[in-house]
Amino acid sequence: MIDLRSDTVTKPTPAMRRAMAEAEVGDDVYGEDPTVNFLEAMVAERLGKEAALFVPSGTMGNLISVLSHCGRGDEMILGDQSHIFHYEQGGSAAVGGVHPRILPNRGDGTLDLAQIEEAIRGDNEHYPVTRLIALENTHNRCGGAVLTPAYIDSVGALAQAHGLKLHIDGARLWNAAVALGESPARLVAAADSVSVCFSKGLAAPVGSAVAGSHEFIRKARRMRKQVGGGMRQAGVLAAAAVVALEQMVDRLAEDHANAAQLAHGLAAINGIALDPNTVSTNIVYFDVTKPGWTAAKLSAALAEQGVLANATGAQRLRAVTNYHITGDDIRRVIAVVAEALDRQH
Ligand code: TLP
Repeated sequence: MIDLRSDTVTKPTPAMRRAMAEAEVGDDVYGEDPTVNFLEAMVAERLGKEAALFVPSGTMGNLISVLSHCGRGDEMILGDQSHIFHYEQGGSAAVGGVHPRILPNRGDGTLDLAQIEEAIRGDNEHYPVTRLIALENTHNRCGGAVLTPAYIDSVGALAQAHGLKLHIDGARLWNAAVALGESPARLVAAADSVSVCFSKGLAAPVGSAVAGSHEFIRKARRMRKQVGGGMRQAGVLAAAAVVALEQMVDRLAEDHANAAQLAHGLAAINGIALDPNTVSTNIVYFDVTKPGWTAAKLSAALAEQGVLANATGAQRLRAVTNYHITGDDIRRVIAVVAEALDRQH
């Protein structure tokens, strides 16, 4: 199987498995797991923040960040294509009572600054209180688009001018950093909190982290406990995340090159539509435009040939390159898509 459903499907490397087997552990709810403590210090340093906290998933990292910044009835401004809005079970509303104020994401993953400013509530007894702006980098549903430091800084300045907090969902921040040739810390300099994942392109089996000020992490730690994310001998998981950060970040460039190759190959197929110039990291969205075809039909036809790609809309599919995908796999995928569309008229 050539599995392009996500980079979440990556399996731990031999080095990770060794590190997991040998990890020193303790009870992390007591703050006594040396491997978790080591990982958290490493993440804080890489992200240029005072402190970090290991959490089980990106979804929980985003949730506890929102819960740490906002109280019930407070409002958060975020994109209509954001992962927090689409794919997290409405957790910030369901668990935290946080009101989402949705703005349209532009194709490049950004929100319009003027629209953000206009959405910030004034002091009026009719309105909820705006507390938070959330960005996503890279932007999943915007095709893995990368937000630049200049853009993020401008949103940060706006947030600060209005006394708001800025959270960045950086599940794939490492991809953004590699694509831009920037440090991850530079990309989140303006953020009050950031969540990052080890279990996507970096191939660790489990785990994410949030980072921010000591004060933010103190609250986030309580929120993690509240939602049941306090883990005990979590060092076995953190050990794999340490290896992920040490060994797996730079190689993301290979995933990006494979995605670019895939996008160019697909764009040349009759009955497929995408603009390969919009692909800058490891996510490729493409539309099947051949009459009589839907995304679900193409996804099923590809699966029969050993290629997995999710249908994400009526005509749209997503392919995500990852650690297990080679250049040969990409050539095979392009051929399989072309054959599938060619075979059935
Ligand atoms: N995204 C998954 C699915 O949930 C869609 C994927 O396959 O891409 N933020 C962003 C931007 C994400 O893409 C994801 C996972 C998360 C947060 C959540 O991470 P987990 O799965 O660890 O909860």
